[in-house]
Amino acid sequence: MKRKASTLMVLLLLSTAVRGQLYDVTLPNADNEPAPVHPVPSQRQLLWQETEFYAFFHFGMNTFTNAEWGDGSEAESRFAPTKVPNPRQWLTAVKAAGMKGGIAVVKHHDGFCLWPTATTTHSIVNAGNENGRNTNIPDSFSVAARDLGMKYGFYVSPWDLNSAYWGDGTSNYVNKVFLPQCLELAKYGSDQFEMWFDGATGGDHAGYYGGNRGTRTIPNASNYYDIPNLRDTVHAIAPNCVMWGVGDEARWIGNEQGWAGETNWAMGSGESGNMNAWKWKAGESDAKATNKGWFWHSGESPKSANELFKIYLETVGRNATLILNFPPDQSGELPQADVKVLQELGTMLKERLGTDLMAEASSVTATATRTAGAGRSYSVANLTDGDKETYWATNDGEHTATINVEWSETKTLHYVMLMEYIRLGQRIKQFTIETSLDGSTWTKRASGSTTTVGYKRIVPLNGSTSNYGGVNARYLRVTIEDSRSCPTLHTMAVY
Ligand code: FUL
Repeated sequence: MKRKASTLMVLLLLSTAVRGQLYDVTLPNADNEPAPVHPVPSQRQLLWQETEFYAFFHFGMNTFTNAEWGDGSEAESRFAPTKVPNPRQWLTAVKAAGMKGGIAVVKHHDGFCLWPTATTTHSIVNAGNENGRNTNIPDSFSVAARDLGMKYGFYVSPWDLNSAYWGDGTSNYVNKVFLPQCLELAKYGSDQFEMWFDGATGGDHAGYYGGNRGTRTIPNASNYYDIPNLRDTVHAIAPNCVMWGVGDEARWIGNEQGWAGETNWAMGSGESGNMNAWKWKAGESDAKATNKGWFWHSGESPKSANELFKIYLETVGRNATLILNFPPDQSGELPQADVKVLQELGTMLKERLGTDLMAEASSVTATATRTAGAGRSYSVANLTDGDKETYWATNDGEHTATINVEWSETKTLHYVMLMEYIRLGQRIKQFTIETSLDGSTWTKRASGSTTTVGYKRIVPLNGSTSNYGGVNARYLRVTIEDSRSCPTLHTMAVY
């Protein structure tokens, strides 16, 4: 009886202790950090978004057949570059425009592979000349990118008009061609930042399909390409490689003209996204820098630096990344006209967005600042310290606040750049920017079109993305009028 009672006591005590542990799950928040607003980006998605501005290089069989979409029946011998293709020249040229990386097309819908692959004979191995046979784009592209300190990745078309297997009602294409090709490509470097999978499965476009000419369709791309398996396999080799398109880690911005919505959430779909969508999928804008196609065509010319700058403002400046296409020609190099406009764009970006006038401000203050924690302050000084891991925030429940900037003399101001601390989610819904010459009469700038911020927002103070007209002011204030939770900003710049 006695023993029984004491056993019961021990059990009771134990269960209270266990219960106590179970209940004691409130994580300590010594730094007083704001709670995240979900969904939030993964570390891979964050790194991807920091790439901001990168190039697309469409080069391949179409470069030699004057086509945009081949049908897969093109003889390998037609691929015959006049020099050995030179990705180092491509990347050097786009680096001059401030781009941080590039994606090379290594297989387009026609199925011709620009590397020696074990999966098909339809590749550079059977090219029409020595220059073609000496081509290995994934290899030379990744080596050059690493040398130049740039990020890189590959476009590999899931749709394959050359393969007899594609859309044949079995899993042969995926198991014998597509997944092995993605794996071969992943092995060109574990530091790849993005693999680009186009969504095109043109059921209305007749293909060669290994001699069985005709049109084919697949019922459901994600199931057909075994996407979760592909994603896990590629991530195991290249952990920071975002699987664009069918991979579902980043989204198409919804047009190929190089613009994102002025309101642009990193969730949802299309140009503006959706604040209430439950998946982090920031937008990528793919645009052509030249006036003909994605591939090189004779007689084409690049857009002007001014036009490209506008595209930059309307994509990178609106919470999207920009992948800007420059097609190498039949010599395997970018034409000189492209190289020149890239240099002009680089100069323009430096002149217009290169000198932050916040550094010259005589005072920067905020009407609300979050209470500091043990190891973290949320002061406005964080906006200009060049550290993306420190940020300004308000206390919980405070969804409005004004940041005031003052200079000791009148300045000509053109743009305001804001960056949210998106590790904690995209939060800001509405803000205004005003300027003043005397600190008492204020003028609203940017035609009231200021809603979301996200990873990065660049607002032209004159309301125009095409005209570089500044405004004179000694005072500037940014008022956050609405936010999904207390707002956070890690950087503010004024140009
Ligand atoms: C599209 C493709 O069909 C085009 O040929 C091009 O590669 C573009 C970037 O994506 O959907």
